[in-house]
Amino acid sequence: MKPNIAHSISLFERAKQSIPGGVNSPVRAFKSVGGTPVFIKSAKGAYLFDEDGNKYIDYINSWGPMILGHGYEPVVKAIQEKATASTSFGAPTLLEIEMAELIKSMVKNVDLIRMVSSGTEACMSAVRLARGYTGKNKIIKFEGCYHGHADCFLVKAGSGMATLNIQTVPGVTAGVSLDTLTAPYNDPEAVKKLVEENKNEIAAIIIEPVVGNMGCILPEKNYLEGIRKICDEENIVFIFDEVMTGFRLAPGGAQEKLNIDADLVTYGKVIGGGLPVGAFGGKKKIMEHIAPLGNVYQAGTLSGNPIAMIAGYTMLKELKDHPETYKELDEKCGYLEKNLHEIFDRKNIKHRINRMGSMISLHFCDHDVIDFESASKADIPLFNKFFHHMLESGIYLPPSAYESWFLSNALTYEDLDETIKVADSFSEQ
Ligand code: HOZ
Repeated sequence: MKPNIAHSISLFERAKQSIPGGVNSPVRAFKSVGGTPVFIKSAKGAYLFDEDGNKYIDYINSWGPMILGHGYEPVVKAIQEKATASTSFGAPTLLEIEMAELIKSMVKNVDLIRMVSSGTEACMSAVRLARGYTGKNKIIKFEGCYHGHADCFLVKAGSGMATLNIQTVPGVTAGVSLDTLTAPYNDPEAVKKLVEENKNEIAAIIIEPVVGNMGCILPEKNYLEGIRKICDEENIVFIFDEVMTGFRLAPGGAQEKLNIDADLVTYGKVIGGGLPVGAFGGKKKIMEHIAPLGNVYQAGTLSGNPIAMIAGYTMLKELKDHPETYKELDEKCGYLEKNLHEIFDRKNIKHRINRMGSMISLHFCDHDVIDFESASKADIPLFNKFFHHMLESGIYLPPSAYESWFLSNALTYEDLDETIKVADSFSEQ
């Protein structure tokens, strides 16, 4: 039986009167999958609860950060205690040093790290730094990768832009777009060609080392290593956007998991344990160009905010102290993957599943999904149908075929079995 979402329906109508499209971030509006977004009232562990009182097993986990589940008690307690000592100072704190030291102890090639307030800000600042450091203007990004909504990234971007099929963005000037070159993901020759055609003009190559914004897409063997080599030869700053993968795939993120070093790395929501945080960091010789050490300007009153820092610090410390979490997450996600394969094979539904650790995505198609083009050629209407089937049975997947799913370690095998049972009751017709 379909859950009653009457309250969500009326809230969506009310929201549209004062919030553009009724949401504060486009994918939430369910535009691609259709229907009405459910309005979330609370969450605990692996579950979301909506305003109508329906319960869902959560496979978004705030798009990544709730690695240990919602309302994780040590994090909640730390936030409560910290808040009594004020919520913002705009002045340095001991906690910021402890946070930087903790991140450095988990990510071996980060010499210096600067806190900001979102992943967008982190990526935007990393590109500015790369330009300031190299004295060059152009950047290369990859089709379907999403690095937040700064002007220079809104070219062939994934996530919400792909979901809503937005090709060009009014408000982004042609000049800005001209400095952003794009290549298909997993195509090393395309990168080589762009670098040759723009000799001595490329400041940075920015990439999601494991993509989470056109579904989950894995780098092919030697792909990142090939780009690393080009960057070394051409004095190009190699930036890993680890907003989703950082501290999720391994304590040291994709860099550790894939055993490859970036020059700069960006983080987002994960390092705030779900609070609004971002950061960019990396090699000293580059990072020392940031103000006040150098002249590349970047600033923010809320950067290093004490509440955000204590939430992130507490969660990262838990992950550092309990590395078995990564094995457990991998096993749980592997269990889900294996069972979904079994279901769709038995039902003769053509599909591909991409997975690394606790990031996974399902594509209804008969070809490998390795880049934006192959992701777009999957059966999106069938995904949308599957999405609603799952939602109506209490399984909350991302409302777009172009987003990765994220598991939390609060998920039990009973939750996974329930998810598998619901998937098994899906029919293409
Ligand atoms: N574009 C975000 C995920 N890739 C979604 C953010 C949100 O709607 O909260």
